[in-house]
Amino acid sequence: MTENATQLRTSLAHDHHRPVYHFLPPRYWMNDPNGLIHWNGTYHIFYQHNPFGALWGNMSWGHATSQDLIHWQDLPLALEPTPGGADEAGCFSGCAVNNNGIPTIFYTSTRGSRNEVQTQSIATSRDGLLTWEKHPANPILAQVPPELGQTRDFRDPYVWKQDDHWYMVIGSRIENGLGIVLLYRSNNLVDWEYLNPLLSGTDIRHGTIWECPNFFRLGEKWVLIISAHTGYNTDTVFYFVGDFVNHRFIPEYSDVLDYGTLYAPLAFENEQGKRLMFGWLREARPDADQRKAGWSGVQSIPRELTLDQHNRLISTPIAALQNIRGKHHTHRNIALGTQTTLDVRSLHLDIEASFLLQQNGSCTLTLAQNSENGEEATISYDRAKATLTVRKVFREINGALSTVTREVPHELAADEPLNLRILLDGSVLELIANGRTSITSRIYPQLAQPAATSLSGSNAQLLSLDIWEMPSIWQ
Ligand code: DQQ
Repeated sequence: MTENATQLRTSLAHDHHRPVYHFLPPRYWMNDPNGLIHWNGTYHIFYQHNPFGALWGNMSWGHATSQDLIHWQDLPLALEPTPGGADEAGCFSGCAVNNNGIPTIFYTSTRGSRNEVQTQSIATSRDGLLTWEKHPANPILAQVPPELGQTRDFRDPYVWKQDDHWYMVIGSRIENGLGIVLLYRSNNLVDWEYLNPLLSGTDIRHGTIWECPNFFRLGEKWVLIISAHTGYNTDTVFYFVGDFVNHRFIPEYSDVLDYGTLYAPLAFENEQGKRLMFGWLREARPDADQRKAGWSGVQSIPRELTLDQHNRLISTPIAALQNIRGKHHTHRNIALGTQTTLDVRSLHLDIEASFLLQQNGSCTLTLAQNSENGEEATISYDRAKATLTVRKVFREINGALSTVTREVPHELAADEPLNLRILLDGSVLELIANGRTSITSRIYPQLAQPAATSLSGSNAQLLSLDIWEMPSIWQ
């Protein structure tokens, strides 16, 4: 598998849309991160994978390991549908736990031509997480609480241990209603008792199906993450922060986890007690282009999650990414004006930028800029409007220029600088402002080069700009 995987990766390496320092499979389709676990010093990522093509289907669990969450080793499939089994139509998303030394996967098993029978199953490994045995009692949870009024959206188990009990949350929806997260309890991981809804949706903006719930303690608070589905499309990821009392979650603060393409994130605790999260970065191009490319879907760079004093979720790309940074470009203390082109030409960059803006100040950083064909991605902040904007101007396959703009609220405190972290990697553009506002995007520049970088603004000062060129993690 590994040798073959290397050949497959090499055969796609010419594609300048393909990221070089983000994780993705050797080829074909990937969506949600699954089963993240740190086991005896080794990180394992599993992921929703179609082993037969570049579009969603045949849902199986792909598998790779890492020592640093940056460099990866490809491994054989961990889970595939069993003909005639509870998962004959698919092995959907789930998590992994350490059950007293026995690695145990929880996943949603599906049957039916439209995956309409959704149940929960488990699998264990006896050879260090390489191969997995499905439990003979699968599905270990098949019954949907009757008050839901539907049986087809019941998925994505997330399991943790607390006070000698195992707990599990599952994403679902109320028929003709909104999303819901269900709470269960068990003593043995096989028999589960339904307790109550952990949280029920009250706002249509939060979607009609809640997928991939994550629920965990962070400092003094509890955090619930849900991926909102509209009933037609995967949409936006939200988070809630609050208290967990008598099996009920009482949210005090809620916000958007990402305004862009990041979906179905999965957070886990590593052996040092840090809460780390990966998210699926969805493609933003037609199916035909994904099929032609031969691959689809990327994982975000893992982010460490913390809370600030206002209970806002702070996302920080893991420090290990700094270890692979290459050539460094640095600029300090520049009063911003008309556009200045910087001496950086690459589609693979890690950028840290800090700006001080007056009340009417604004600033723009332009990436992947091609003056010949008019393509560019701009990241702008407008202090008066308190908005952060990503504007993408790229050519369609037919040659026409198209513009996609995403403008989102981002408030700065009185003396707070605007701090941007930007990870550009081929077609991936991750942007995090002051740790708390995240917009991930996908861009598909027509040409690999030139991809210039420039800076402009008014009534604003660049305090510092550090840009590192980034290498491939596969060489
Ligand atoms: N993807 C999985 C489901 C999950 C959805 C299927 C979220 O388990 O709800 O591939 O992207």
